[in-house]
Amino acid sequence: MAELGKATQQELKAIASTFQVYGDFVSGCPYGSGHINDTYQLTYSVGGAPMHYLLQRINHHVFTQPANVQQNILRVTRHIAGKLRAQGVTDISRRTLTLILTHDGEPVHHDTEGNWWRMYVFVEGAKTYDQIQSTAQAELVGEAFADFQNMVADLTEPRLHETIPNFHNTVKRYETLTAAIEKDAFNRAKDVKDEIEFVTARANTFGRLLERCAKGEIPERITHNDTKLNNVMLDDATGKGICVIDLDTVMPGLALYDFGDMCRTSTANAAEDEQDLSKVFSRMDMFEAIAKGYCRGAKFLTQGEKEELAFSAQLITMTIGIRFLTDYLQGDTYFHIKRPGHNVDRCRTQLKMVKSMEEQAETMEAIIQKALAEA
Ligand code: ADP
Ligand code: GN1
Ligand code: MG
Repeated sequence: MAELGKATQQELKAIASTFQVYGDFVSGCPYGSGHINDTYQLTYSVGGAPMHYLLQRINHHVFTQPANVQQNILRVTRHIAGKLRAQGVTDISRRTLTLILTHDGEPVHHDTEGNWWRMYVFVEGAKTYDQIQSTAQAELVGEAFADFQNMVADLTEPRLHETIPNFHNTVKRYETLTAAIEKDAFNRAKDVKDEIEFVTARANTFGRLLERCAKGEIPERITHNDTKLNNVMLDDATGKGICVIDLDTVMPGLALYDFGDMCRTSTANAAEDEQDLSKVFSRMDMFEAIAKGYCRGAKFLTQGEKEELAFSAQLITMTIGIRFLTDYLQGDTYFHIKRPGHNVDRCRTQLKMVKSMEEQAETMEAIIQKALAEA
């Protein structure tokens, strides 16, 4: 997979000029800590006052049909904006992502080099966090993602594009890992023997949610599918989760994967790439807060879903661990890395989180029961 190089100021200015933006281009700088797309904050001068935009190059190695991604996002964001408007919300462009169209009226610009660019209104006065700060924040994060699921629940017809098929299919992810171990193209399997053993020992649990889904005990819904903590913007003034972002993977999926992924990142005591594993564990005070916020908002949960909430956190954390491990074995082509071995560090934190959740499984189940009872 070819690396997408960083864009120069001149390139950013030229790309941005294809969108319906006003004012004079001042500068653009790389922004945020996402692992997939290339994100830039652009500053414009409008009558002397600074104005920001968010420009992104969609990772077309990961999202091979960027036009489909953009069709989904346009639909999702317009749907949410319509609902907010009906509720009398006034600051809609802070409460949902808002795409800025090109001069041709398109939601994406396909440049001569084959890159795909999109532009968003910059959400001001709010931030994303890579690590959770407080239980109050965890509760608001749970609530924000539940609200998001409520807002998109009726976006069923026509079916949204599956932007990455089998995205959270742990069985398939494990098959890909097994193939990568067998191929061992970079002679790296020797570095990760313990991790491979840890994953393999748990392979009999990977199909659990898929099997219950096939039996009709767990429904398919429209879900976000990437509910990591830094994909929700929290208001600087109130701390509330005001805008769920990173909508590339909004598509049919399981609500449980969304719940699991918010627990993976928001209950972690340390950064996703922490090298000192003694610092890495799942915090039950955060889990309780997230569960409280989520269950209060997710009134739609069926019995089957309720039974698997605690397990979903383990499963999705394992799945992401498998994906980091696979990417390491395949030569680090999927997730952006900042240092050699970055994906191994990330894999190790995920597996340590799984272990921590396994050790606290009974506590997690009791917390879920309480959160559901009080919701
Ligand atoms: P990736 O898919 O690479 O994770 P994201 O869409 O999550 O990319 O964007 C990366 C980061 O950029 C986010 O974590 C957030 O901090 C920031 N960001 C994204 N969209 C906006 C926006 N419209 N306004 C302000 N910040 C944004
Ligand atoms: C990626 O795009 P970002 O950084 O929010 C990845 C998620 C992983 C996550 C791990 C499209 O999320 O699936 O859980 O990294 N997104 C995609 O941190 O693969
Ligand atoms: Mg992101």
